[in-house]
Amino acid sequence: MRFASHLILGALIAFVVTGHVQAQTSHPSTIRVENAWARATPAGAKAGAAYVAVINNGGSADRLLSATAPVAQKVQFHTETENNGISRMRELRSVEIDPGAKVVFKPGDMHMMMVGLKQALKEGETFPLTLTFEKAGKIDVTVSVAKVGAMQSGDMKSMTHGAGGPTKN
Ligand SMILES: [Cu+2]
Repeated sequence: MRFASHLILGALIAFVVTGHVQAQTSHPSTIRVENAWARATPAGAKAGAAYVAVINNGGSADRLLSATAPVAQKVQFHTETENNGISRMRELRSVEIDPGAKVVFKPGDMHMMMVGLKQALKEGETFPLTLTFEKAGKIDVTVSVAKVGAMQSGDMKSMTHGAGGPTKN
């Protein structure tokens, strides 16, 4: 009995190890980040919002875990809901990206809140943003700054909702 249980344990470890290696090599190209943009901020603003579209072309879900940008102390994921005319923001610890889904961050909805802005974001400028995914790892994007209060970056494609629809948690 002892021998058999060791065999089973050995097989289990082998399975876990191969599963892990597969997860690391098969995912990096499946997540695409498009249309990164931010709203310009007035001088002295302590926070700003950035938006991206995340597309998962892979066969399994991935999860956006964190984001960093040199222009801010930290970047949080926020969701915004309106109830009886009152707008509320709630922080999301992570954002699930289902297989085949396109998750669009946009004004009045999910956004990246750049807290502790170190500089004003000026229209026409760009800054780097690094997104970290559970499986795809780190993805660097360049964020273009649009007008103060802009509702979109000018790319109409960003306004269409994919078949999978946005995923929140
Ligand atoms: Cu916010």
